[in-house]
Amino acid sequence: MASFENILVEHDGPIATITVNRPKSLNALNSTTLRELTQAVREHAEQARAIILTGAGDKAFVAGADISEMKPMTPWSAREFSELGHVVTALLEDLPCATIAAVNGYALGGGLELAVACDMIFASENARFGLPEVTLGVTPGFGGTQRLVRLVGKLRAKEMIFTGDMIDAKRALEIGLINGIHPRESLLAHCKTVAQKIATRGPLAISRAKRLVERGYDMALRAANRQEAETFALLFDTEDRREGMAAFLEKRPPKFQGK
Ligand code: DAK
Repeated sequence: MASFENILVEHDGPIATITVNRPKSLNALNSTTLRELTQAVREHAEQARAIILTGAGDKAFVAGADISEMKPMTPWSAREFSELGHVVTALLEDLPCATIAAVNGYALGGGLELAVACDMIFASENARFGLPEVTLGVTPGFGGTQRLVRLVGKLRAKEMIFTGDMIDAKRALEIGLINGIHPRESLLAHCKTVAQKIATRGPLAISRAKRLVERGYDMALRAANRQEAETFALLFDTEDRREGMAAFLEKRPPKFQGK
């Protein structure tokens, strides 16, 4: 496994926790960090059953793309930079394992975009969410105009995108941007509990369910439902399905092997 300059990776059985570790700049994403994140997520995609993403320190998850790195960019280098963000966010959606964002402070710009590419978002009470790109004269660049709209709807997304204002955790919960709010001290523990629970479920079922949700979003309902029916049927031919149903009837916990 590679060692990284700007991120930390910790393993706890089937759970990998990846921490963006640039607390002096509120964990802002420069290109090195985006490349490292991509590499770390790829390296852990095979063995981990769930990946938790969080930020170092007690102020920020990620306060956006690194403005000092962006300032001298030309349109061409900006395009390349944006691609780095798109690669890691698409990867998070395509992974077979679950991804959880533990938002422990500011999740702004690229930080919010990273969080909304995860399967779930839990936040601490001091979390703040926003897309301040328009205050810098640019648009969101890592998928913010697309994923946020799909999550909270056009009206709420446009309000956030056009004003650049931040919202607090309570408002984020109200508009369906996050799954829940937890005290800062217990946020990571809560995310680990959810991750551990997911890790006990059928791995093939989780990866297929994730794919159905992600791909189905861009498909017509009937085609997506057909795909769901086919996936459901295919899973009947797996060891995990036999084990899951046998375990229920024998009143014991299942032992899934991902086969
Ligand atoms: N980049 C670089 N440094 C940052 C940073 C960022 N995004 N956010 C904070 N920092 C640095 C500050 O400069 C400061 O550094 P020093 O002065 O200590 O050296 C340090 O972190 C602590 O920040 P503050 O002193 O400002 O802390 P406060 O508690 O007073 O304020 C804050 C916290 C989060 C409200 C404030 O730092 C802030 O407003 N930060 C900037 C938030 C922001 O605008 N983020 C960028 C969003 S734009 C695209 C590609 C990508 C993107 C767009 C387009 N294309 C290629 C098309 C994405 C853009 C974004 O993410």
